[in-house]
Amino acid sequence: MKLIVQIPCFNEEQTLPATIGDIPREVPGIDKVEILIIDDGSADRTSEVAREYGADHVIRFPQNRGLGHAFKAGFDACLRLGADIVINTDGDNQYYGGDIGKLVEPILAGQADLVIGDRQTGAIAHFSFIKRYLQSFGSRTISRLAGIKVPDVASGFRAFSREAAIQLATFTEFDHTAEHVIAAGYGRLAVVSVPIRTNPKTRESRLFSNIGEFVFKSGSISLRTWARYAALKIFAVCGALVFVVGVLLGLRFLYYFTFTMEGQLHIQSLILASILLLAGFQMFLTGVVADLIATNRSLMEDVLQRVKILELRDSGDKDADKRE
Ligand SMILES: Nc1nc2c(ncn2[C@@H]2O[C@H](COP(=O)(O)OP(=O)(O)O)[C@@H](O)[C@H]2O)c(=O)[nH]1
Ligand SMILES: [Mg+2]
Repeated sequence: MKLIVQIPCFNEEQTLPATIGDIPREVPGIDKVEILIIDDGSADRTSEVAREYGADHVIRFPQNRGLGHAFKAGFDACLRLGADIVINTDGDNQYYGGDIGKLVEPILAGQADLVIGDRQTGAIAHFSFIKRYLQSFGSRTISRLAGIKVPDVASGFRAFSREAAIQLATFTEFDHTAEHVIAAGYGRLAVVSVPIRTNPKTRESRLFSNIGEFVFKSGSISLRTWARYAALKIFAVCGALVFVVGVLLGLRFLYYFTFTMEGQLHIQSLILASILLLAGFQMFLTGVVADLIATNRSLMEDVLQRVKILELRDSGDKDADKRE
């Protein structure tokens, strides 16, 4: 059993030594632990520091490409390097490395494909009241959308089985945490949350400069990811709402037209009702088209997964096809 801990980094020379130092090299049930750093075009000495402090593999982008790209490159490299389990953690030493054993346990026991470290955000002292509330509200909303219970969706401390690493594609160029939870829910992966510890804060978040940005960016990523799977539902509900308003307005016009002599006074309502009826119907049709595209997309995902397996087999992983 090989475990690779991947750490996407952007200018983390200050905190990387502590982060790497915290990662246990012996984990029960694991034969080999390796560390992979993805240096996303840092302007500081992140790559050099990574090597100095014992990282086994370093990928460096010549310029900053964003967390999503770095994550994806990390996953591809871990799979090529023959990882059976991939752990993702942050370069700011936010998560307590000693809890890696807890993250891999459910995968080793065959109970999980994806294990998410639960920071128990309600109890983190340096989180403001509003941040705690938003974290919990966000996690509950995304859990509902994904159809699985994940108490801490924004946690970047996670373990992925090899199968999950092959199956989960990363399209988001930014923070992938919500995307993977929704994809795992719809992909019927076994997702387990385990309580983990965090270290004292080392610096402010680089991903989000304020709570408003966090809500906006995470919200839009979640909505876009959810729309990939539930397009028909979203468009049908929106279309139905618009259609019903159109029907009500139309009935109102008919009432005046039939029972009073004021029909001509309500021509505007008639026009609006017609527009709403048409718009509602169009929305529904858009949903049908989106649903057809989604079916296509799921076929493409299947092909992509098979291509990855073939690539891995060609690169020497003889068990690749058995892991489907
Ligand atoms: N690849 C990449 N990683 C980044 C970028 N910005 C932040 N990160 C990394 O993403 C992880 C989380 O970032 P952090 O600033 O701690 O955000 P937090 O999750 O809100 O605390 C850290 O390992 C950062 O080094 C970026 O532009 N590219
Ligand atoms: Mg952090």
